[in-house]
Amino acid sequence: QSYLEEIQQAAYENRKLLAVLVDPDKFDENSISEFIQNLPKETTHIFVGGSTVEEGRTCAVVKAFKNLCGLPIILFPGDHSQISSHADALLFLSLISGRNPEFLIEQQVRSVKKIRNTSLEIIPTGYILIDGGRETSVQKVSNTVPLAQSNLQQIVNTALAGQYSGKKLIYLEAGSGANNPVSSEIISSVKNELNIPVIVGGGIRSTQQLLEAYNAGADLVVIGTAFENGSFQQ
Ligand code: 1GP
Repeated sequence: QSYLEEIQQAAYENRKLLAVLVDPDKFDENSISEFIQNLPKETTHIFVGGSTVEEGRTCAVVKAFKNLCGLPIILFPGDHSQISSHADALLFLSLISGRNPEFLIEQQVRSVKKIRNTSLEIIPTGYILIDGGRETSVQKVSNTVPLAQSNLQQIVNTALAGQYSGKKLIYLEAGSGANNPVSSEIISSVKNELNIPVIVGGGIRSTQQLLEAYNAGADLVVIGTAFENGSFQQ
């Protein structure tokens, strides 16, 4: 079974998935054993990526996790330089909420050289940036305007356009460190219209927010900052 099929199957069976996001620029490999021990037992995936990451850091972090952790390591790259053949799979992201060709197709074309001779599983993913109440680095780096949370129809239409154009996953992103996570109303509206799994991330800091996202229909939730700095509220 491929990594995508595992996610599809879990979504079909309503088994919720949890990815812990590791930003290679902020991660200290010296504390990796401790980090792995402290992962919530519900963790199903490790995502690796950040908006800007120093060249070579992604590979080092991916290798360290591969050695010590049995969970699937999925790349969630901010740009083509963050692709490591040592990972298991790659979220091949298109920032479909934005209108910047750089993140709709340019970075993807530039990444081909790196991925074509690897065994990385490529997972076409529609990435939708939603206003999380503050300017996040993905907004700055991508130079795109996030969709307002009040613009429900546009968010749903964007997600559907992603599905129609062949994306296998839709990622609703409020941005790392967002003040407001993606609302339950948005998650449930998107989930009701789509027949592909929905990933939700950005600004989720507590069990309550995690459960809200799951109850609204998120199939996989991504948490970075709150686990990175140990501030997650049980
Ligand atoms: C960011 O969705 C992820 O791309 C996670 O965000 O760091 O706020 O958990 P946080």
